[in-house]
Amino acid sequence: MKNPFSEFYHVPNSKELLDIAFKKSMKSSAQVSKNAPILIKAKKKESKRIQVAIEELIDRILKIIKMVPIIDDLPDFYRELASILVDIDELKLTLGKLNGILPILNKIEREHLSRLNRIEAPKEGDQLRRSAFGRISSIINKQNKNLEYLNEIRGSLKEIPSIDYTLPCIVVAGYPNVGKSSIVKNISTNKKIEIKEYPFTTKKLNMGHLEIERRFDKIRIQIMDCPGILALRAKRNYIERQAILALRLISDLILYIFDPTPACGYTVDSQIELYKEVKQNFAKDGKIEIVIVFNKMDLMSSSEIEYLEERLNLQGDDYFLTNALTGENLDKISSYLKERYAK
Ligand SMILES: Nc1nc2c(ncn2[C@@H]2O[C@H](COP(=O)(O)OP(=O)(O)OP(=O)(O)O)[C@@H](O)[C@H]2O)c(=O)[nH]1
Ligand SMILES: [Mg+2]
Repeated sequence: MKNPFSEFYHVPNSKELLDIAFKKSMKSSAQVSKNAPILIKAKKKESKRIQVAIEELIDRILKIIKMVPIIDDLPDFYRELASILVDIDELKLTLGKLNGILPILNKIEREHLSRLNRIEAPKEGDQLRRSAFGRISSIINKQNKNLEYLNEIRGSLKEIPSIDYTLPCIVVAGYPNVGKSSIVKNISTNKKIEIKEYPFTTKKLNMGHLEIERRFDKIRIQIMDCPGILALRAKRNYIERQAILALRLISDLILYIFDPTPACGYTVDSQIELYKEVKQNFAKDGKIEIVIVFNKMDLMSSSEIEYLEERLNLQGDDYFLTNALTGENLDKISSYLKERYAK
């Protein structure tokens, strides 16, 4: 399913909205016969201007409101991810406030049109239109904070990956800085992923794909690069919670990455704690396979490998030994995954 926020476009601020509406309004022309008295002409012209400005604003505000999907109706993954990234109550409140000004704009229109009907000199028409624009500006300007808030949250919501629920999804998990992104970037189609030498470089979920050639067709499998997670924490931050969410809701297979060396900055014991936690909570009693990778083989000592093998009760064939810097052995991971899903 396409990211439901993918059509959440730029939200104009109050100044932009007013500029658009007033410009359109001043360009409008009322239908009135050339021979009509000046007073009638003035009435018609200014009525039209007020109507056009208000129609344009209502139309634009409705479009903004409709651009935001109804969060409660979204599938679990998108709904929960959106609530990690933004305060949903505040979002609803903001949309409610914007919606609340629509009847006020309508009222200003009604009031000014009826007053325009009663003017006795053409210049009063101009004054009335100015007074309507003043009231409109003050109402729209009061919404600026809300418009800017929508534009601000739009950034993170638009970056939510699209997930195809009909395709398998591999979730790549592990401690921060162990090489998860390096692996996904190397083996998947997603070459935009950021890699840095410090922890929590990845702050959002990044989707990549692997293409599998089958006898008669080609299929794609999804591979999700996740932010790092720290073990044994009662309260995880919004970065870690996205990874937990992916493990809980969309993983068909978990690729668990260890860095057995001190390079990542975290102990192997804490990585083992997290591994156990992931296995216990997200392997769904063995229904979800966990594929283990020991990354940074170029930096690894044999005692570091032996320690992990012993603690996890593994033998050489039970895990992949990789170097994500040079790509060494990463082809073995992709071949394994492709073979597994080629049937
Ligand atoms: N020597 C060596 N360095 C590696 C290897 N794999 C990754 N790195 C380096 O380790 C650092 C972290 O790599 P990332 O791929 O960003 O790690 P990550 O697990 O995605 O990190 P977070 O997004 O912060 O959780 C980078 O400086 C990589 O270049 C490896 O096999 N060997
Ligand atoms: Mg990363």
